[in-house]
Amino acid sequence: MLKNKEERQNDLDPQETTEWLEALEQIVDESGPGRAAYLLETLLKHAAAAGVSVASKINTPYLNTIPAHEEAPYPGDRALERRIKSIIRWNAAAMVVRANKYDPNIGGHVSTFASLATISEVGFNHFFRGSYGEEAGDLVYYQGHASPGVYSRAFLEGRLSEDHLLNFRHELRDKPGLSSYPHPWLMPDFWQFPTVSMGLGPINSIYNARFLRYLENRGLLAKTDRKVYAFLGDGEMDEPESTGALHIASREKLDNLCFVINCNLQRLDGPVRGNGSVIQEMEGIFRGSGWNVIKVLWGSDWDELFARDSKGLLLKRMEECVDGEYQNFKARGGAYVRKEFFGKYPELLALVEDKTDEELGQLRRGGHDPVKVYNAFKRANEHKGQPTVILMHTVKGYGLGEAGEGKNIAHNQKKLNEEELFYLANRFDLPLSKDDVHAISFMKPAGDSPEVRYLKERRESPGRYIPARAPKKVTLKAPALEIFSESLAGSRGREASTTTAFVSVLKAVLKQPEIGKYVVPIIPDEARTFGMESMFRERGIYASGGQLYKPVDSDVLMYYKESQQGQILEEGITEAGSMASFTAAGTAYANVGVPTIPFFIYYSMFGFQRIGDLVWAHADSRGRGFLIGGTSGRTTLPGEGLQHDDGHSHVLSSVIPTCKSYDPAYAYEIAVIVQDGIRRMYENCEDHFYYLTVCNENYVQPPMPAGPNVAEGILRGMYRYQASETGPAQVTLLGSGPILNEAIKAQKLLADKYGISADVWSVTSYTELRRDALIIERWNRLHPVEEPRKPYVVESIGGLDMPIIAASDYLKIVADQISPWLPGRLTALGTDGFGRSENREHLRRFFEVDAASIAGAALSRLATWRRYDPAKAQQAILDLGLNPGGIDPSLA
Ligand SMILES: Cc1ncc(C[n+]2csc(CCOP(=O)(O)OP(=O)(O)O)c2C)c(N)n1
Ligand SMILES: [Mg+2]
Repeated sequence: MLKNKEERQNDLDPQETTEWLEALEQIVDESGPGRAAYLLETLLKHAAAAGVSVASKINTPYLNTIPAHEEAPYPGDRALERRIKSIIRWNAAAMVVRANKYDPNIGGHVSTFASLATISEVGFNHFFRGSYGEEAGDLVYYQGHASPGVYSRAFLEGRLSEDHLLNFRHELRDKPGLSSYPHPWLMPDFWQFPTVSMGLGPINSIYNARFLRYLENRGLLAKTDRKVYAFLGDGEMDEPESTGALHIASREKLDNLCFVINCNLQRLDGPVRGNGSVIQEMEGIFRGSGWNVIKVLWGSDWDELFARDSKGLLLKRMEECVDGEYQNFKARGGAYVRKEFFGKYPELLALVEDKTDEELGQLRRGGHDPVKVYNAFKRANEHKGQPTVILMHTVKGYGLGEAGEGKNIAHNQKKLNEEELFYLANRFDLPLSKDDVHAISFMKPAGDSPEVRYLKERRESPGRYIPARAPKKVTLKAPALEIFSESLAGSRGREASTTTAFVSVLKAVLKQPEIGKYVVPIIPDEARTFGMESMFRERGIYASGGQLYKPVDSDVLMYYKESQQGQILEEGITEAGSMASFTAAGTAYANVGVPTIPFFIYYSMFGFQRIGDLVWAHADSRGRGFLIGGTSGRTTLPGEGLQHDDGHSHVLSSVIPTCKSYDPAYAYEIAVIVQDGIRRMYENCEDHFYYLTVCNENYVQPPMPAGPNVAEGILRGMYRYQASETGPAQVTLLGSGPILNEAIKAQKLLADKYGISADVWSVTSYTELRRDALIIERWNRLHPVEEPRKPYVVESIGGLDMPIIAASDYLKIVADQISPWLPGRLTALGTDGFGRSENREHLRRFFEVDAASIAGAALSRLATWRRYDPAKAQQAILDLGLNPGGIDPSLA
């Protein structure tokens, strides 16, 4: 074995090697690289059969993927484009430096865009197409902290005013401001995709490109050659979300997707891979994941050096250097490059003896050369059958010189002094006077200047600007509540869960001719858990290439049907990917004018706490749709234990401003919420979304109670479900989800055993009750002379002179949300602590949310209110089987 290794590493017969190499060269010369590749591949197969193992190499040499002789000439006016780019560079830097001069610590970034400017400008001038009328536009995800560059271009295009630039990161003043990063929520006419939480752009762009294909295959969107571009940082690629879904893009053959990775070799603190090569690492990952990889490493000025380097020493030296050294070569200047890079080999030193140190320092990286960048984009656009990634080799803080170029401090550099600003102006030949630099003035060529005219021409048709968010007003008519008659009527004595109830609500929506086709069910491999498997055959599972096999269960009614027109997105075990699909579907109304209604149903424990940031970005995207947390409730999901039993998703969902969270108890509540949700989101075009928890406990689903305020109460958060039948209530019981049944049982217990009358309310949403109360409280605070208004919770139960026991299957803090408006009255029972593997009965007793615990709490509270004898209350607690000395579940 050792011998074999030695043989492989040392050339034992150089003459034989030379003969083989010459033979290969001859084939390349005479028959071309295609024939040479064929022969090599055939040789490899033959070798494998003969027992010669040659590990296939995933990397190509550290060279540009597109050789100089294959390049297309640059189609634009290079000189004019450079002038425009320089102005954009200046204004982008000026915006940040000014903001920080007059408002220290307001933040912003200079160095990211400095490294991206050429790539971004070539893209804008020659590739990215904005939507225009009915013409489809490209979707572009920008690197979030390069936003000053995007604003700066929009300023030259006349889309943003000087006031905007002056108010970068000043969004709350009397003049229009610009948000720090791409935020559709804050700049709804401008930004489409929130990207600055690293890693979300990559996964969301993949699933968005895939969703476009889904819409096309289902006939909901015309087929176009629209592209999805995602600009990403090389540091950003370390996020698991960045690379975790690459295989989806290749499996789905997303040639409508192009990643552009700005490989400036640095992240915030320092080099991304100081001791290695981030570009080669990325190449391996992407090629291994089935992507087309284009490396843009070296600028045109290296071409003639490569041409003269007959021995391949230049490439050898390049491959020896780690990224930490490449960073030095840019930060330390030409003399250093001569000594440390070329100086390693005398032949390389000789190769550059005709060049000055300055020239060596200016040898460009590929991502700063428009010709190389143009050709990469062009080839990516022409590539079929695979997604493309362009790895652009750049310099962080390009052009900043001493102020940060290639330095570790580059990322946070935002305060350039006057000398550094002068350097920048000179570096890019900007005609700025001393006064202009001193005042950090913005540059704006006149409307009829060649620069502005060129920019506008490049946008092809007036108005085709990008980024632009311009949702078309597409509205759907919400179905009438009556279509859910099955849910409204209840289960007629049969037992059913709220999960089943939800599925029948979903099916009823799907059956609606007008809106059914827009529904997008999204499931991460739990359809059978939720009893949705009949939908496989009814609706089909989306498979871009159709079903290529006969399903194993083809002889049964509910077989596993995959189809190119399938409606269900069965995503497999990826909550993150499913959430990305949810966002693609929930924002399609704005991005492509198709009002798809996503329903993403998942194991609730693996929702907000696992993919909370993607949900947050969904909100920022003004996304719509329904998140359904299945198998929810810490005591309602039996058997599974602490990593499955969700008792806190309602805490997590409550922090998202546009997420309306509901914990429904009964089928009709779900019907009312879903019907009204569709009305508000798709008929009224309100930009919010819903979170409903559903559970797997079977119980009789009652019919919707009569009464004018029930539907309103369900939507606003509470309604009286069952008034006391034994006289005026002495205590109010609040219950949510399946725990409402425990409250009802407690009502009976209290009446039968202790002679206490109680009203029972169903609370569908503490979060909505709190939000309503906060809004009203604020109004009252700001209008002290006006008649105070009443929050809905106060209108409902505020005036009652009695204690309130609120029980839910979630943390106590969920019910406590309404405590401030019920001073001293509310006792929350909830499931604080880790879940356990047990049955429901034991779980509810342990967490003190069962009927006995609710009744005990009611008597105890009545005792402290001096409306019940404390000694009797203590005795009742024992009689009810509660254990005053037992462990506190929140501590166990
Ligand atoms: C999830 C997340 N973690 C941390 C940050 C903070 N952050 C912003 S930019 C940045 C460095 C980015 O480096 P890179 O992706 O290489 O981009 P570059 O600026 O070098 O182009 C960091 C750590 C963030 N925005 N998001
Ligand atoms: Mg970087």
